[in-house]
Amino acid sequence: MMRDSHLDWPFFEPRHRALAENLDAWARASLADIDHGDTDAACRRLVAQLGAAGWLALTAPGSEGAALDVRSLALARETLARYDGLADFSFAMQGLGAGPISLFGTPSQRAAWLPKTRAGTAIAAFALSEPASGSDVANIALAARRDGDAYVLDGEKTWISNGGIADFYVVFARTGEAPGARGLSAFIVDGDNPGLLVAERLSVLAPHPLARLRFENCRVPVSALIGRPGEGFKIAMATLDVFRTTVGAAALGFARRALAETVGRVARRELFGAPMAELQMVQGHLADMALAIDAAALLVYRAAWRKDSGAARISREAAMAKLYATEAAQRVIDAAVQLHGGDGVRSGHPVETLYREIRALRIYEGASDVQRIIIARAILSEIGAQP
Ligand code: COS
Repeated sequence: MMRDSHLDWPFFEPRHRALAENLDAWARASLADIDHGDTDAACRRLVAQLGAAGWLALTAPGSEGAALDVRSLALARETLARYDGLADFSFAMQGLGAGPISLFGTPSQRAAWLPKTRAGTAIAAFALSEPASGSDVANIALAARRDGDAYVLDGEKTWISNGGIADFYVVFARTGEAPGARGLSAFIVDGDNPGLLVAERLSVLAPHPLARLRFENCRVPVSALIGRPGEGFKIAMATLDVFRTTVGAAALGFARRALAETVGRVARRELFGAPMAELQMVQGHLADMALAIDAAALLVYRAAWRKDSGAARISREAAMAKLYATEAAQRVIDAAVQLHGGDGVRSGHPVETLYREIRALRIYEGASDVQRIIIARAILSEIGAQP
């Protein structure tokens, strides 16, 4: 009951409450026994399952001109993250990978890919980071040169989620219209393009499909260009504005699960002759956890609501939501581990899994310090002092 009370907040409409309740019921019934042994297979199955049940329809608008509903995306991620980190990942990557097509694609690009990503019959990936440019997107080196009716891509991408299993990648490349941020463009590259090689599969703290990709003489037709040449940086940033908010929502879901596990534990477990919940020091931790969760939820749904209300850019709000929610969730989960004692670090225990899963969220889609830069620049530009 307490968990869902935020659904009464004025950010939401009745359809959002219905979505959260229906998805919660579906997740409880469908995500209990996900076998994570083979991560690729688990993700393929989850994408198919989420698509068949209709949930992936939220990740890309069905008709041209329709907007992504960020509150629905955020509620879906929060709900899935409470049950299974890989389910949240599979859902989110369909949205992020297809995001540039949803937001900036031509009708034929949309028709070629979005029905499949929505149905869960095609897996999407967003290929932005490179070995020498993670936080500094304007420094992207992977080159795309025009050759007749094609572009030819050469270079590397790394840390690409769904790398190795994606059916298509949205790849950001340097086309050179201008130096830095103004010389990038976005392309759709089919997963089976012979010029696209999976150079290395990367294993991380909380396993999910991840790869370093090499592009060697990788030819794509001019029709694979999203938007106009030189618009790639803005396409990437506008996509991240939407999805960064939802990273905060996933962190919120992890944190809520950690609090729920902890409340269950401290109510049952006896310490010094009484349930742990009676110790004021334990109560202090519970209070801090609940406070961090509510503050994170307010920031996440404020950002989502602003975007859904028609704001053109929500960079500042999205950065605040991602920064605060991911950092707060890390603290909440750390406290949950502590209050679980030895069980908290036991492999496979829910809070041990959460402890591994939360860490990357403070890094991907813009590390915490990048979010601080975005927030500070927004404040400075409001007073006309843009650095
Ligand atoms: N929406 C639309 N346009 C945007 C924008 C946004 N959210 N953010 C920036 N722009 C525009 C700017 O207005 C500017 O336009 P003009 O050239 O017309 O003035 C241009 O893009 C360049 O912006 P800026 O000067 O802020 O670029 P920087 O190189 O300083 O980069 C940061 C800014 C650091 C914020 C950016 O590189 C970033 O977000 N890095 C993190 C990347 C990331 O998330 N990586 C993870 C990959 S996905 S796992």
